[in-house]
Amino acid sequence: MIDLHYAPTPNGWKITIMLEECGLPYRVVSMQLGRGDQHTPEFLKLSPNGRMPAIVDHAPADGGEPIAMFESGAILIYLAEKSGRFMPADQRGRFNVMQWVMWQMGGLGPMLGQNGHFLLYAPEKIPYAIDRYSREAKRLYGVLDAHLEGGRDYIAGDYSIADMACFPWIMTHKAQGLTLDEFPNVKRWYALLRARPQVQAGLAVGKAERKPMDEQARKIMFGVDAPSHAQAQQQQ
Ligand SMILES: N[C@@H](CCC(=O)N[C@@H](CS)C(=O)NCC(=O)O)C(=O)O
Repeated sequence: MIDLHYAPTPNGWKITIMLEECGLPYRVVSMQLGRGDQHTPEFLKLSPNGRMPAIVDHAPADGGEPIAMFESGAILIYLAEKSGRFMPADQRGRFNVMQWVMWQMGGLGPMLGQNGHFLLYAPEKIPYAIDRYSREAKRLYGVLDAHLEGGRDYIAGDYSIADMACFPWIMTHKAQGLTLDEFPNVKRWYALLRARPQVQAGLAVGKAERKPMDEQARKIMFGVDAPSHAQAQQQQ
């Protein structure tokens, strides 16, 4: 059994989608980020970066102690290896998938995260930051669009963890101030994935728990030092 420490956000959806796709049994440990669950000492033992998702695999392949893991890209690769699915077996195919997973982890995710932050959550509108990240978001959507040009259905060969890594960050396009009409190949690819029942099942996990961010959540998530939960509570 795999425990998934999770809140319904783009990085969390990558993992629920993959778990639904590969059919491995899992149990959701529901987190409230606005309450600071990511800063508790217990969670930091699993994910020292204080961010979710994280997993604990209680039945690893080597039969040893449970394996705990953070970083959604690493978790996707782990689950692909464990299930033997959504990652090609040959070296060329594997590294093709890997490079797009890294592109998502190092580029698409962080840049769109900042874009969303400065557009939606920053207490003041900072034109330079908004301009910088919205251009970068557009550029990255353009990179994916150009890559999918010419009728490529999936990002790296067959449907793979590269698609699952990118999908939730394309799903947020409206909130990011982007329209898929400018990126017709991304639009086609997005519709193909959106129609998959397993993707829909992954997106449905914890949906009822999704809440708009209030002032308290904002303080906990965007506090300057991101202190421990206990410290954050003392500051109230
Ligand atoms: N690179 C990390 C990023 C994880 C991440 O930023 N998770 C967000 C939710 S999508 C989070 O835990 N936010 C809590 C916070 O900002 O305090 C990954 O891909 O797993």
